[in-house]
Amino acid sequence: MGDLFLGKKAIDDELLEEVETRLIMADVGQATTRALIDALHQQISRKQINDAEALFETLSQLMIERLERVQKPRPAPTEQPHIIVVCGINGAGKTTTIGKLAHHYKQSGHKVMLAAGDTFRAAAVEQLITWGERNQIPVIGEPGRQDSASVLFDAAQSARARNMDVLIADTAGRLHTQGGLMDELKKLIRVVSKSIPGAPHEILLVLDASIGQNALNQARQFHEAVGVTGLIVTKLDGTAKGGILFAIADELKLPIDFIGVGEQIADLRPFDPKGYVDALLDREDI
Ligand SMILES: Nc1nc2c(ncn2[C@@H]2O[C@H](COP(=O)(O)OP(=O)(O)O)[C@@H](O)[C@H]2O)c(=O)[nH]1
Ligand SMILES: [Mg+2]
Repeated sequence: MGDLFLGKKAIDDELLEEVETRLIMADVGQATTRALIDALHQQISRKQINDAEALFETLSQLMIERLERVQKPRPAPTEQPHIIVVCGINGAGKTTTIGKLAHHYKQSGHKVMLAAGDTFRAAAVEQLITWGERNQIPVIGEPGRQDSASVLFDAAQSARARNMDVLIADTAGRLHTQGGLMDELKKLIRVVSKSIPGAPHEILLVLDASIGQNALNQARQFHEAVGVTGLIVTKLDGTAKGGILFAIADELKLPIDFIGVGEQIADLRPFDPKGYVDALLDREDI
């Protein structure tokens, strides 16, 4: 959107309308866009913004602040084991993200174990085992096991017995019904909390940024069902409509713990609101 603001152009209604349209196109969402435009109008009427360049600067700043105010520092894995349950619908990138997250913790010197809690699909278990091999870390669960709750229970016990620092659990992203999926997830979390007091320490929801407003609906449903502690937004490489992060931050007030920027093991980044807003506003198609 940078092209709109080149030079010391004067601010007029046409420019503001164009900014509004482009924010909507980038999936920033109606409510957040409205709030941003209103804030700009206020600053213009108070003569705090006098030209297009300053308008662009202020817009970036407002967007960064909206994301920063819901960010939180990552919880340090102080419990042994620190248990992270990863949820999200099929295809969002859960299993891949768990592989990357395991790498991230291993790099920082932690002992990591994985739990193959997506027993709904045998292929999902195999995929997680492959990520375990890549990271050279243990995976609890094998193809053919049906009961995800017992996999997670075993994994929690094993992680404690083997002094693991971090246990990351995969979960199913699709069952016969949506209600069934949420019930199963609640059950898994209950089992984990009974097996280790205080666990799970985190419930991370994986969202595919490229699905736009649907990601907000998913975030609402999961958060309502299980009380998500943070988000990982995947597929921000490619043609993702990343603006949806604003709607999620504004409505659900959930921090974004990491972003996924590719399919490889190192393609996980801590979320940097400034870098993200700069990249979003820089895109030619908005
Ligand atoms: N480009 C890109 N692809 C990703 C990213 N994360 C996951 N994927 C791909 O998305 C597909 C679904 O991922 P998977 O981990 O199996 O999703 P799950 O069903 O939620 O476990 C796979 O082809 C992954 O390689 C990402 O950050 N960027
Ligand atoms: Mg999976």
